[in-house]
Amino acid sequence: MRWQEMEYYAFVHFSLNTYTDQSWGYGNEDINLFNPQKLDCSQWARICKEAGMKGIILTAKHHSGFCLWPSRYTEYSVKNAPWKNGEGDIVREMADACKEYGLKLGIYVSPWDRNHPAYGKPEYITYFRNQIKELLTNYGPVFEIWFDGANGGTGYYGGANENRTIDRTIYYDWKNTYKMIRELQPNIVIWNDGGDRGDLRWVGTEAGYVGETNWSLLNGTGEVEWKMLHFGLEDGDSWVPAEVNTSIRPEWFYHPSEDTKVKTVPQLMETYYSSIGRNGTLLLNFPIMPNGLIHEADEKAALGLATMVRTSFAENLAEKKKASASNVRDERQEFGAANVTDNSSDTYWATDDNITTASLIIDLESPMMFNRFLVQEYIRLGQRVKSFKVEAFMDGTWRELSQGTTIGYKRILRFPGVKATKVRFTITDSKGSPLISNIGIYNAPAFLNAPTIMRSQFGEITITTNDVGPYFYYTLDGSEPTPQSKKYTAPVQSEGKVDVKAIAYDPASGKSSPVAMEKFDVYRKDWKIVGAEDDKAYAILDGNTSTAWHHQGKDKKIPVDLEIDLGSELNLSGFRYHPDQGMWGPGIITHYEFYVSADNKDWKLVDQGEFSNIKNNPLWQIKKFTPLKARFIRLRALKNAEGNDRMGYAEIDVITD
Ligand code: FUL
Repeated sequence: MRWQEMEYYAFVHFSLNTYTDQSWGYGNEDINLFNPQKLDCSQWARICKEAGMKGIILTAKHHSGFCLWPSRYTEYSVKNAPWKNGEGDIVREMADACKEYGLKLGIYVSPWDRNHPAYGKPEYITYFRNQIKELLTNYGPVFEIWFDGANGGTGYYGGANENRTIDRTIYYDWKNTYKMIRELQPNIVIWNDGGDRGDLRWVGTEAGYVGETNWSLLNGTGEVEWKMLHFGLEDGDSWVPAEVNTSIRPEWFYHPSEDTKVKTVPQLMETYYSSIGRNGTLLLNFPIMPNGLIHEADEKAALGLATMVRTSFAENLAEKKKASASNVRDERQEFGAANVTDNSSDTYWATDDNITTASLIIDLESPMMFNRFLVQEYIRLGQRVKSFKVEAFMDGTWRELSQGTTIGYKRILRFPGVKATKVRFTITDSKGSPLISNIGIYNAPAFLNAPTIMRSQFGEITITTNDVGPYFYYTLDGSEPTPQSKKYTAPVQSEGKVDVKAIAYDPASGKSSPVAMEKFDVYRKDWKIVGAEDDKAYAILDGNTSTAWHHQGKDKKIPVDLEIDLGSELNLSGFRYHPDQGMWGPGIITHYEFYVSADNKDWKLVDQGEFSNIKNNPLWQIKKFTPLKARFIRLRALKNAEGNDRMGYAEIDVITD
């Protein structure tokens, strides 16, 4: 409970890798590189505190084996680094800074050690335990210890430079290691992905989300498949709740090239709803720069998220409002409906035994606007609810706003803003009589960015935004959209050229976003990608710039060609290319040639050049050429931003006159 209630805490990745621009150190990196001139753990702690976090987990030792504290058991540590003439201890400074800011300290210590000569042998386990003992003895209370799952492989290993594999199920003898940990720190929680079941579980992805259905249960023994990590196990016999770990940048360690890739506030807010809003905790990582500080862009993003969370949940419209339920356990006030709006996590509404469906109505007293519904189970007595729905009383009837599956410690649902006086929460299925400790109703401000307009290969226009809440209004004739224009409720079918404009509109504030516009050219339903046996290739015609396709295979060497049969002869005057938005190996084309053909035999070069600044600004690239008639097009990639042969495409389109 203590851990679950923390909800949000930080990861800090810092090591010799920070100086070598690596993700994983090999174990032979030069200790002399480690010299963070401005190292200031108080800066880290201040940012985490201001960001609303409750603790910090520090990578005391990552896979390279380099220790951020002067361990007695190895020379590969800060004690032999130029930093503070070998007198420094980052774990100590972190512990002190956490104390100063009222944060809890957590420790990441990698079981895999690519520096240690004995890794893979029994002696290493003694070494590993000695290190854990140092960390859990000398630095005060530690709330969580983190053993990442990467285990064994190539490494320096004291000069052996070889590949060492271990059997992760037995090598570490976790049972005895856990016993020692619990003796040293009785209040600690253990995160372990690779060995015996720890107290907490990984969610199967580092992208920042857990399943919408999320049981805090697993079986105490046996294999854990991906879907158990991601969704938990309804009938699991052990309490192993989910922790969502993700980085504020693509990678865990600092890489200067990622200074422009720090996640945006809307992206982080999405992570918030997909972790804390789905019965998980959020462990958000800051990579530390070589100078020993958190980058200002990361600070800005984290504080931006904090502000958005604070304003979104500033006022609980349900607090202290009257609530009535269809069933109350023994009709006793102790279990009454009012417990969900009393602002106390110690009281709860409960139904009679065997009552697994029930509803509760909250009377807001006057019509109020809202777009978020938050609900919490009293998990001290387990997690029970399997499904529920939320309705609002509007125009004389109950209208469904949203529905969900599991609840657990906390569940937040988002829906477009509505104005209503009464809200009905109905549990439609539960493992036992449900126990609900809290309900919150909020009106979160909307991110009013211009919406995204897409059209599929088959002409279906969709309008979306990075938020759930705003309404959309649109026009198809190029005129300016206003809240009096057509309201978007479902995808709109279109054929041929169409000029779409749309706004997102927040019904609560009455404000609109800037206008988004897209000009769609010819209908693409008959287009065929020539020579692509891969169905996934059609991601480049689906109109969705967040799906992509790559030319795969060893035989693909530059120049790499992408050819499309347009189905009929068209009057071409240009083309558009949208690169992959992915973080890893997007294969962004920087230099190209563009050819057309009438018969797929004779090709004519009509344009060539570069997509300038595409790496830093990977958006639509529009190229025009002298109009001519053709049925086939070929985009020839001569070079990509990564300097390899793998080319990626999110979208390809043509311009006709
Ligand atoms: C993984 C590691 O391999 C990554 O480098 C990172 O530390 C992440 C949090 O855990 O297992």
